[in-house]
Order: sequence, then structure tokens, then C-alpha cells
Amino acid sequence: DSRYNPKSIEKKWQEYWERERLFEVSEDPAKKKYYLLEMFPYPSGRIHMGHVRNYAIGDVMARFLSMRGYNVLHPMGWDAFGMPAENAAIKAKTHPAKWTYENIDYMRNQLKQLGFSYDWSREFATCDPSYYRWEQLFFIKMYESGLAYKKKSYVNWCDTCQTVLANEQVEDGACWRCDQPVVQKEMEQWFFKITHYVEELLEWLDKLPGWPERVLTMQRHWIGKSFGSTIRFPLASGQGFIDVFTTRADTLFGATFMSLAPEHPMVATLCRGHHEEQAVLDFVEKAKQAKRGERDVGLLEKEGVFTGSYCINPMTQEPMPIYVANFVVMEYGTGAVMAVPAHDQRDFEFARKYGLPIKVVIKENEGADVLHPDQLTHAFEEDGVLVHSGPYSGMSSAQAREAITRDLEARGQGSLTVQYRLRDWGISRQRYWGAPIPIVYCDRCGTVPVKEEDLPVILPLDLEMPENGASPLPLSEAFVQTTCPRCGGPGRRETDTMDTFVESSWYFARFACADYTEGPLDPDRVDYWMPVDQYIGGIEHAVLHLLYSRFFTKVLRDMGYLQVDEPFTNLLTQGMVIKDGAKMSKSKGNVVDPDEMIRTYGADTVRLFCLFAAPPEKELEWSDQGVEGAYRFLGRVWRLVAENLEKLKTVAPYDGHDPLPQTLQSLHRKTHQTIKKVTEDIQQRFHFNTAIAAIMELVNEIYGSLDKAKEDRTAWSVIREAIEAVILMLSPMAPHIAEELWTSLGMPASVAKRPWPTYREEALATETVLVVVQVNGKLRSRLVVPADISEEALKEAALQDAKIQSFLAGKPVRKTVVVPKKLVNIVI
Ligand code: ANZ
Ligand code: ZN
Repeated sequence: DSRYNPKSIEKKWQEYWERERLFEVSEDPAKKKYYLLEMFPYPSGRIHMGHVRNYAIGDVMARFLSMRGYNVLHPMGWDAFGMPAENAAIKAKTHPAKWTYENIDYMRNQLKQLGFSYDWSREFATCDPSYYRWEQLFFIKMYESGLAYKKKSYVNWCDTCQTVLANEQVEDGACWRCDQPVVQKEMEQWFFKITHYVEELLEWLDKLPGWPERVLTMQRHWIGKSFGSTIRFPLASGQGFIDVFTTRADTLFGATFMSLAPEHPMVATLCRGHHEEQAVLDFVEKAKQAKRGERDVGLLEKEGVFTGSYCINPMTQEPMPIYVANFVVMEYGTGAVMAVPAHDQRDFEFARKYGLPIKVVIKENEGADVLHPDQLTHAFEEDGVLVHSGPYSGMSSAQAREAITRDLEARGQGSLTVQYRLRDWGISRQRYWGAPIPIVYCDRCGTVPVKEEDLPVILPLDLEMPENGASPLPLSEAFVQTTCPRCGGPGRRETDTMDTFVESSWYFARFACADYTEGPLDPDRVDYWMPVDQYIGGIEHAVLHLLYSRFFTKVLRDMGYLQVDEPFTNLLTQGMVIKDGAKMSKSKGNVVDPDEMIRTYGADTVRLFCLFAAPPEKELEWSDQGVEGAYRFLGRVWRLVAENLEKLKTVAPYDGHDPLPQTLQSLHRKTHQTIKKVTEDIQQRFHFNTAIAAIMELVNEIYGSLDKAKEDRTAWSVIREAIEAVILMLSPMAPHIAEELWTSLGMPASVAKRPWPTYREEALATETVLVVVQVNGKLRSRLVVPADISEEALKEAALQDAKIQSFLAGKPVRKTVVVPKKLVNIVI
């Protein structure tokens, strides 16, 4: 058939790949392994274009590397727990499990229709007990080693619905269901001690050259290591003290008041008995109820209240009023801040608002004037030179930080301190659709982990979802009531489930041995495949998912399950898919449905478009003309083979042995130049767009040489060589058409298992020709020059030739005649 019809071929090859188990791999010690992974999807319902792009990029790399001789692991599975399943279930009156598994079936089918080369034998869904049972085992081991612990923490609580709300269920501070204000309630929550690995997590960022700098920076910032000082301020009452963490000990002489977090444990005592007491308690209550998220990022209007108590500045010995302020967070440093209004903008605004003293202690440089506090319009936050600071005046900020801290230390009032922004990972979710936390509460024994041999704690599927969106687990007596693993007496199960980020923190390792039942990870297989050599996914996961995965890798390493320190050697974060200038999303109404595109153009076109329209890290602007263009190009390749099939079949591809006549050299050279460029573009840069452009050029050149080929068998063998190269190079991007064209040339399937084409260095060299040079019609010299040399350059080369110069002997040249590629005649 001379017309390209993707429908008639794509299904056929998908079935062939599946039947032949073409992309299933096992541990082959003779081959170099390559583990290529794309972030697995949440089974939300349908594949969207962002997925298609992500997986098309991954698939090109997987197929390319496999053709390059690597043993490539390329798995796929489902990040299957999470809130949307619960919401959808309530709305559609179905069960989260049913909803999830139906979506998985649908989306698996979509992925298969796109022709991705996954090893489907390794597929799993994280909501399956055969997966999360191992996570429960990890939890128990982490609990036993202190890496999992419980502490009080705040959750969103709706008093009307009597339930905890997920962050997604809080809309503008109100409950999604009843619209009543959400309050913060302190509850016992489970945490993973990621801070135990904080230094290692930070240090390894310097040893990940295969990660984008942007992601490394975001992680560094998230971990947020600060060097500073802890300074002790005695209370004016003489009873007790307050410690603060500061990075600016140099500003200590300018500290004129103190700000405490509303949750600071000393607040209640500090205000007790003062006439401010009630106002302070009211303020604290209000601040606690304010959405914590807002307080963290400093969006709230800065407010505070005086406690009625004072502390003493350890350098000036002056009393400092102690305030409670809504912008001080309890989770950082010591939850107390020495306020230096002249040199900290927040403190400046606060001081102006409440009429507190402002004292300038830093000036910009030696020669600068010291401003009067009344002249200040904002705080001077930079380092500089100290003033009004007793013996430290005149020192630079850096010198003074050291000197002041050292002197305080000698008096037992300070020390050098390192602080991190990173907090432990709260993993408790009061949700149903998640992995149960394997803990039992017993009146006699307290908190007791489930016995390993009793795992998994299965999430019961026969529960009905309460209308208010709460978890049905606490209501299920059958689930809650159990026996204590320690004393055998009555016990109650933990009804919190784990954050779904826990599942995605180790799935990559499980893919190495998805069917293993003896434990979470089969040592032999995991050691063969880990680490992931190339991970590909969205930049939105730059911090949480990637940091949690790094943490889990270290935890599993220390438990003896893994031998690697880091999970992902190389990371590629692909850009978004946008249409009409905005991210493709349902809410914007600019979604292009992959199914429809596949129906109209076929999977190869959709894949090719995604790869051609932009380099992977950049945004991909959807364009209907672009899709049309990709489709037309594939049609052109199709016709090139189909319309010349008879001729092509009679010859073998040119193998470079016999010298080629000049007329055929250029296509041969172009073929090898293209192979070189495409290989480098894919391998070194992921620049599929320029690789495809180069293949397009080669296709044009092949078309251009068809007419001249006529009945010349050598010419057809050069054309066949070029066409085979085109098919091989296109096969990672458009695998169905490649398979079809390859076999139509009489070659056995599968093109996916053929070696990637290599180029010959000799073939790259530019073509040269022999030119004779005459003087007054007599042969005087010969020149070897590039075939495509310009007439001007050829003339110049002839005149400069040493032999010719001797014949000219300085006589003026009357005329020069150039016959390109043949002759130069110089008339004197
Ligand atoms: C006095 C001071 C003077 C400060 C000055 C800054 C400028 P990083 O760099 O992020 O570590 N701080 C300390 N604990 C806090 C808390 N729990 N809530 C809110 N702010 C807190 O920031 C360290 C600085 O953040 C500390 O240095 C402290 O203010 C503030 F001219 O102390 B500074
Ligand atoms: Zn017990």
C-alpha cells in the first residue's frame, strides 16, 4: 500500500511486541545495565498530554539505549493511593478501589496504544497489599530504630463535620463541604525522622552532577542550612531565660525587644498575673487558628502583643519587652527571635507599629554616616561596620559575629549553632485510601507495632464512604478491634494511613523484583539494577518526591536492603505542555485528548510531534499544524519506501567497500553525517528535535537522488543504505512505522532489536576532486581541492600554487578561466 495508514499497522505491532515479550528483561551479567524510569502516574482517569510527553521522551531513550547494546530496564506502574479516589467515590457512589482499578485498566490500555516499550511483567499498583505490606514492614523497622515516631502536631479540623480535613479539602480557610471555618486542632501524628539524614542529604547534592542545577538549588534551599549563634537572654525577673537563634549576632547591641512564637512554651508563664494576660491568651488562640501555611510564608499582616514581661540584653544590660508575634514560627530555631528593628525589615515594621525603640548598630562602610532612627524608611539588612556596639564598634559584621559569640560563650550565654529549615516528615493522614499504619494501641502495653509475620494489615475494602468525606476506618469495629501483639489482650488499631508519598519513595527499587515474595527487595536483582540511571519527570516534584526518595534510599541502605546511597544518577525534568500560552488543564479548557489524536493521526505522529516541537526541558507549545507536519513527514517516509520497494529489494545496502563514483558520494556522506548528528543529539543532549530535523534533511536528500538513480544498482544500494539508516533512527521515536517499513524491505522483525547504526569516519570526509592548472593553455600543475570549492577560491588556490608562481614569474595575469571541478587556465 503506498498510502500511510497508521491504523492498519499500529495495533499489529503492539500485539507483536506483547506476544514476543520483546521488552521484558532479566539480569544479564554479560551486558551493561541501564535503568530508565519515568515518574509513574496517579491513575486519575485518563492519560494527558503531559504524560504522553514524559513517556515519549523516556521511550526514545529506552529504545535508543537498547539498540546501543544496553540491557535496559524500563518499567511502568501506578501510584494508586490518594484523595481523588475518595472524592470520586463519594461523588459517583462507588468504591475508591473500584474507581482506581478501572482507571488503571483504561490508562494501561492508553499507554499500550502509544507503543511504549515497557516491561509490563513488572507492573504493580501501590494500593495492592503485595506492595504496601513491605512498606508496613519498613514502618515497623523505622519505629523500632526511632526513625518513625509520634508527636503532637496541628491538623485541619471541621467542628461541624467532626472530621480532619486534608489540605485539599480546605478552601479559603473553610470546609469544602459545609463551608464553616476550619480550625487547627492539635493531634498525635506519625513522623519520619528525615532530619536524621539532613547532612547526608545536603552533602550528596554536590555529588549529583547528572541533576539539573535548578533542582539541586531547590533542595538545598528546602534543607536550608544556616550557620548562626544561640544567644541566652536572662529574664528581668531573675528567674529563667530565653534562648534565641540568630544569624546576626553582630546586631546584638541593636536588639531592643524579643518576639516569641504563639506556641512558645513560656508564653503562659510570662503573661501570668499581668493585666495583659487575657489579651495575650486571646492573641495566641487566634494566631493558632490562622492557617499555618500563611504564617509560614509570611503572608499574614504582622501582629503582636506585649506579655508584660522583660528580658535583659546580655551586652547592653538594658531591659527588652517580650512580645508574642504571629510571624515567629515555633518549628524553626528556638521559636524566639531577638528583634533588631534597625536591621531586620519585619522587626522594623513591628517596631513602628507598636512604638518600640529602634537602635542603629551597623553602617554601610567605614566612611558612612550613622542615620538617626527617625530618618530610617526601612531596615538596613546588609552586613557592614559596627557602631554603638561598645568594644566591637569598628569591626566588620563577620568579625563581630565571631567575637561577640566567642565572648558570650565564655560567659555561658551563647554558642555557635547550625540550623536547618528541613522538618521531619509528617506521614499521618486521617484518610481511608492509603496504606494502614501497622500499629496497635493497648491499654496495658501502650503503642505496639504489629508483628512482622502478621503483615500486611489489609485495608478493608468492604466499607462505605461516609458522606462528610471522613475516613470510614475509625468507624469500622471489625478493623479497629484487634488483639495486642505483645500481651494478647484487647487492642485498637491505628486508623491513620500513610502519606502517599511513602509509596512513591521506594517503588523504583521494587520494579527490580516486582514479583518477589520473600521480602521487599530481592538482593541480587536490586543490586543489579539500582540505581536508576536516568529518571524523567516533572519539575513539580523537584523537592518533596525527590527528597523523600533520597531519604528512603538511605533508610533502606541502612536497613541492608539497598547498596546504593542515591536512587537517581541522572535526572531530567521535562517542561510543561501548553496550549494557547497556558498550561494544558481542565480548568483552562484547553485540553487536547491523546485518545482523539491517536485516532486521527496514530501514535507515531503524536510521539513524533511531542519530541519534535521542543527540547525536553523547555515548554512544549501545542500546535495543530505541528501535528499535521509530523504526520506528513511520516507519510513522506512511508512513500519513499513503498513507492521504490521493488528497486530497493533487489540490492543490498552499500557497505563502504568499493569506491563510489562522485555522483553517489554526497548521499552516502549525508547518511553518515546524519547518523553522527542524531546519535550525539540523542545521547549527549536529549535534543530529539534537532535529531528529527536532521533525519528530515536526509529524507529530502534521498528523494533528490531518486531520479538520478535510474537502473544503477550501486546508486540503489546507496539509497538503501540511507533508507535503512532513516528507519533505524526513527524507530525509537516512531516505532510502529519503523517496524512496518523494516519488514517490508524483507528484513526480519524486530527493528527495535537491531543495533543502532554507526557511522564510518572515512565517509564523513568531504569529497575532493583533482583540478588541472594551465598557463597559456599548457598543463603546468595539478591541485586536489574540496569538490564544493567556490570558483573564487579555486582561482586563488591556482594562482598561489608554487609551480604556477614560477611560470608566472611576476608577469601580470591577463585573464583566468575556471571550469569548476576540472580546470583553471591562466593567460599571461
Ligand atoms: C536577629 C537578627 C537581626 C536577625 C537582623 C536577622 C537580621 P535564616 O537565615 O533563615 O536561618 N528567626 C530565627 N528563628 C525564627 C523563627 N522561629 N521564626 C521566625 N524568624 C526566626 O534566618 C535566621 C534569622 O531568622 C534569625 O536571625 C532571626 O532573626 C530569624 F538584623 O536574629 B535574626
Ligand atoms: Zn498489650
